[in-house]
Amino acid sequence: FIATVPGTARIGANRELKRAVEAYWAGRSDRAALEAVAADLRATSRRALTDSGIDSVPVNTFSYYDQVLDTAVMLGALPPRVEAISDPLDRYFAAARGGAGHSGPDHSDTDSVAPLEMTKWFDTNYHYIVPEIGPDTSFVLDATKVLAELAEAAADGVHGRPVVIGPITFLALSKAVDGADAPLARLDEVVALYADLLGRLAEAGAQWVQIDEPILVTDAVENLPALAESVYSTLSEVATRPSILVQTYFGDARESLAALARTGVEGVGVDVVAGGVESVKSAGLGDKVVVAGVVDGRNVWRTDLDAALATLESLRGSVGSLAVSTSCSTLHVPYTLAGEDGLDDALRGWLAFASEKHDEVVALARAYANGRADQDEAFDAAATALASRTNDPRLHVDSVRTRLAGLSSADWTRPDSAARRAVQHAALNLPALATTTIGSYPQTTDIRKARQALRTGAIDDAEYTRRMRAEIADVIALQETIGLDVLVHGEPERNDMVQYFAEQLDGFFATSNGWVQSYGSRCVRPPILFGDVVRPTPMTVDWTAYAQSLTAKPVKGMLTGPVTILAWSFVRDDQPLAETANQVAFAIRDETIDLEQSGAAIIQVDEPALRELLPLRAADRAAYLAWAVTAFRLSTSGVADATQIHTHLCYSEFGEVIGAIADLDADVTSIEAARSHMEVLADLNGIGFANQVGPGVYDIHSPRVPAADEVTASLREALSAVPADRLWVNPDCGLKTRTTDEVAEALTNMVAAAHAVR
Ligand code: THG
Ligand code: ZN
Repeated sequence: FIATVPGTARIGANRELKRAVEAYWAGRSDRAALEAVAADLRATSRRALTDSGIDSVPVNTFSYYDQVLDTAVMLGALPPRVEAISDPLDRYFAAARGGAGHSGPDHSDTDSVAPLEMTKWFDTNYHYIVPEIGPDTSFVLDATKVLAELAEAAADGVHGRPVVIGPITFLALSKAVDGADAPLARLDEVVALYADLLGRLAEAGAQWVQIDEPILVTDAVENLPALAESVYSTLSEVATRPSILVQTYFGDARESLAALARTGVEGVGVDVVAGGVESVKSAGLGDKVVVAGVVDGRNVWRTDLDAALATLESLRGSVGSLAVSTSCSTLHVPYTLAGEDGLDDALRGWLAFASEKHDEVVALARAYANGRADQDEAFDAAATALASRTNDPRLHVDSVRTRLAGLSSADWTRPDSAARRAVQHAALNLPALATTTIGSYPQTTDIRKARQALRTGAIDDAEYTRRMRAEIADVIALQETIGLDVLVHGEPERNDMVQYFAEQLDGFFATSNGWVQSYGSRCVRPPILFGDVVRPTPMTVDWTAYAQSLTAKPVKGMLTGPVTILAWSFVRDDQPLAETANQVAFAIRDETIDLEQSGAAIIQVDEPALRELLPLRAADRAAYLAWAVTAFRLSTSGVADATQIHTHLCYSEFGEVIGAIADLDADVTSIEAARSHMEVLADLNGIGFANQVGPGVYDIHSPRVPAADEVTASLREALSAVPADRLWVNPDCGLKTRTTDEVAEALTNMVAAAHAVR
């Protein structure tokens, strides 16, 4: 084969799968209806690939929820607590979401099992389900799904290439539970199942199998090249098997490529966009098929086909044969530009979503085989689009460039934090153990209806503003009744904490249907950051000032930080991320100054995604953290000493970034801690962190309302690590996904706990 992709999205171009699974979970539709939607999506996906000229179609890339969870099922590695659920699909959903598998979108966790954890898939914005491997996990092969998808494709006339996650990646991403050894200790057992699987696939007629080992581009485990060599030597010795393609993505697999070259596998897939070609050239892959991922599978820019072809040509001679692909599964980009009518013509020409990327892959494969002349039309169009992008005035705004050129460390440095604390204490006069919330309040049906009505033109801006103000007034009144010390306006006007800002900044475009799966049935629509970033007008001041006008208590201004705005957008690839981050930081900085001028004494700049962009290779981390911290500080250092800067970070695995959290130098940092039992506080003490901190005292991810004495216990635990005058009291995260009743009750208990402990 000459043209392929490592995988595709499966949620549906119009999120058909989201609707179908949510209807099934809510009991609004039956199994047959769900399966019909799924089969239809798979057929549509196969057809899209074959129609574009892709000549090796991946199968088993469909998933009802997550591909790592699918792999756990394939290996018989679901946790014992879901075993009682006899129906396989309901058992699967129970592992993913808890409950009985079909008990409503926000099942109560009293009715049965707790779900598996979820975490980020490498450095993407996709979340996978973390398999649990306990001492009693007994692996057993269940090839039902992969064989069914292979057979379904065959019946449709497509000789598919089954795709599975590989044994090293699967175990490295799993979590040991109940005192078990690290999951990788079970590698031999699991490899034996993959050997069986190869036999079954051969029997079923598969000519190729793709085994994904993205872990090989990381430093997550020691001795990865040796593990790869041993596992794939074993698997390539299986007597009856399909040809094996070991697929890597998201970076440079380096020594692991040479290790794979020494095994009997027939093919190796590489991410040329993230990893380059040097290690591919020197790996000794002269007798293998190399699947070269030269079309970016996780960003939205149209490929420079001439440059990509030159890269492919540079591999001629050092590889056995060559096939072209995207750099990774197109799971991470929207389906198609068709229907994106709101994009201006220039921008449309610069972009390629999944279906346009398929065409690029095929054009490159044919040009590599037959010469550029064979594909002149596609190549010339790409060159024209590229020139239009390079020359577009919105990519180089002089005022922005001048400001960036004048940057110095004074711009991202505030005076000593102890001095700031004294001034802020005098200005704010807050009690010890001050209570607050992270920022968002429940997005009620009224809020969603108002947003929808504004979009369709059923109401005008004035009416929309009136309704949002009514929501803000309700949220302020609620917080006063509860007795919180520092209030927020509740963010009713924000659909999403990144999209909201992107819609107001020049240099960004919002898509109308550019959905990308975030986890399970949940999707996001990342904005496209294409040009220099300019803030034409204040973005949040009116809402915050209105909220402040309703209360004598301080209301926090609420902003999203530059790193998170980049992490949750598709970002221009024509300049270093650090430079783009500083541009966004200037926009946020200007907003903090306007907020301060309007009377905000406290401003929060959230960076929930700080951890997520951390490079996969340890050697690259310091440089990333340096620019990330600089951008955050640039965004928060324009205000007076008396203005208190807060930040909020999500997730509890901070190990690698703990020093950076301190370097952010926020006056107050709220951080997820309820589920990790305040371990983060000890970690912060370990590095001498001396600023104020608000470890989440209860978990907002569950609908369960904590009792006041639970929160009291949590607070006392926090007090054993942090003195009262540095400790804030807040939930773990924003309250957007909870109901107003849950929020009122939980916060009342939280405030009662703070009073009791005071
Ligand atoms: N915004 C963006 N990216 C994110 C988050 C975010 N990535 C990480 C994390 N938060 C992911 N969490 C979620 C949580 C909920 C939803 C999506 C990602 C969600 N989406 C709606 C859905 O699929 O029904 C669609 C929302 C909409 O209509 O805009 O519920 O907060 N950018
Ligand atoms: Zn959070």
